[in-house]
Amino acid sequence: MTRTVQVTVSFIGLAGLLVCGPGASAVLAQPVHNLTQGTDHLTIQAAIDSAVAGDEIEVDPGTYVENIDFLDKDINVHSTDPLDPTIVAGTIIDGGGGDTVVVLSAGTLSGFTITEGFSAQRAAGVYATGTAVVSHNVITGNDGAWEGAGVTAKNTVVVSNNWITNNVAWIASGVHARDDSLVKNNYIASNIAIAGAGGVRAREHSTIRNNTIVFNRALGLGPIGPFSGGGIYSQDSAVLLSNIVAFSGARWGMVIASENVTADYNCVFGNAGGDYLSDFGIGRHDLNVDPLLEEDNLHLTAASPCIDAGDPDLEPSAKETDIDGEDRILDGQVDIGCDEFAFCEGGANGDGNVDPLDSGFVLARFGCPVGTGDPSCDAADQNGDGVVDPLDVGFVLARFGTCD
Ligand SMILES: [Ca+2]
Ligand SMILES: [Ca+2]
Ligand SMILES: [Ca+2]
Ligand SMILES: [Ca+2]
Repeated sequence: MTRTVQVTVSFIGLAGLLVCGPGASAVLAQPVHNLTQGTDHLTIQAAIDSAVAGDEIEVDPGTYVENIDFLDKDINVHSTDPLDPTIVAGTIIDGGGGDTVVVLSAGTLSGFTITEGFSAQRAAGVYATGTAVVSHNVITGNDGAWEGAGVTAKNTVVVSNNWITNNVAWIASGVHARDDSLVKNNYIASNIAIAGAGGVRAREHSTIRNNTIVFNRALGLGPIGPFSGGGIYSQDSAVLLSNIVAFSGARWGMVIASENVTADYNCVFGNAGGDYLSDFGIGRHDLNVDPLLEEDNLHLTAASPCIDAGDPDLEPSAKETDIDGEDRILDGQVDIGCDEFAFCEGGANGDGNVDPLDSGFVLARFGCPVGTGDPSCDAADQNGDGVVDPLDVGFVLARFGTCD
């Protein structure tokens, strides 16, 4: 494999990298840190080359034009804060259009923007096998000539809490999930498959749950065209639970190609070619109504039918969160999709904050009949005592400035 070792750093980063002093020439500091060993490196690959199992490698913000291979090492490679979207957006691994951006079979990859990958046969963005964990990344703008543009996950790989958008491949453009891999809490949007599986291809015993899979497209070229899944194509004994599969711009939302697929508690709606293609039925608890997403197409609005409508038997992993870092289960039952809706106490008008609009909302509904089918009256009864009166205004006033 050829590796490009050119490193470009942002202007702001560069200012901090020049070490100057009397008689000293400028020295380019090394932005990749093996925190375990206490060593610094110029490239991510150089840090991995000298790492051993168990090492933690932290990468400063900047753009790294590299094609990275973990070399099967069980190491943790992350940006300075995988939970900070600004850091993730500013810590870029650019594959240079020549190869897969990151290959790993163990360890953890988190907190990067992964882009400009290309592969003629495996994934273009991230090719993850073995026991690898791929979390909290933005995987966007990768080009797979064959199968799996954004992420390919094999074996027992976990792909969680990523934004996987605008990747293009022949098949399986967002995620290609195989074997016993687990794909959860991801936002998978606007990926394009030339043939089929615009958002996700799920095969073998992979599990796809609590993802928001929207605006993907399968163009349907080639022999599988008529059976293309714009959102999800599933086969074998794949498991599909509590996903939003909506607004696919071409072809079916969800294709179920085997009687052994388990699919339930999904919200499948508004897909251009039809919501389902299945000879094996659909989930008993599926919703086929508008998920009522926020304008960002990711978050649920207060009126969303997906709130508390996910798989009631879900047992999240320890410390599992939704795409925002909120607890995966709030209000007793998991929501459908990658977002868990956080109820905002005092936020009567449902726009996520508590301000004078909310007290005005309550005032305008004094005496409004609670529990009779008008959800705006129910929302105005903030203290839950069955009437809308000045106590509710007081409840809202006491919470001004909270939420959001
Ligand atoms: Ca919930
Ligand atoms: Ca949330
Ligand atoms: Ca409000
Ligand atoms: Ca009340």
